[in-house]
Amino acid sequence: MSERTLFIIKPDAVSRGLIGQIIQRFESKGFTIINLKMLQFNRELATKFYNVHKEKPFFEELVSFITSGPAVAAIIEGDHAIDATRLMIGSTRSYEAQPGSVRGDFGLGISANIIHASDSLESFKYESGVVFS
Ligand code: FUP
Repeated sequence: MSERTLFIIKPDAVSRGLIGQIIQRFESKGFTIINLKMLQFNRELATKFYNVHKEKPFFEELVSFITSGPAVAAIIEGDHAIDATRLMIGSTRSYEAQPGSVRGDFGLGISANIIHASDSLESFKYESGVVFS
């Protein structure tokens, strides 16, 4: 079943020059890129995007990190895009993420964990609306 999802290459990965390598993984996997843009989160956009985490103890750290530099947002399409992409990005804590996953191969951090991807159709709709509107 073809569906769409959103991923965001976070500021740590952008500053380390990993945009191309990360996008290539999704293209090689078979996804079609539907939309792609570089953006700079400000506090307002970050707060909207991470609305679900606003009561969490790590919220300030999360906002401070995502606003620390440019990010790249992509909407991709393909079979089981949401679940397949979550598998490809790996566990939240990069140091625990499976080798072969994006976080497992490129990162060590928790807030600074290279990439974000929508975890459900509902979050895809919300997050893509925030980032691409
Ligand atoms: P994920 O869906 O894997 O990106 O992870 P979560 O939705 O659980 O967390 C959202 C973001 O909050 C992650 F990118 C990392 C960050 N986070 C922290 O900074 N500290 C924590 O203890 C947990 C998550």
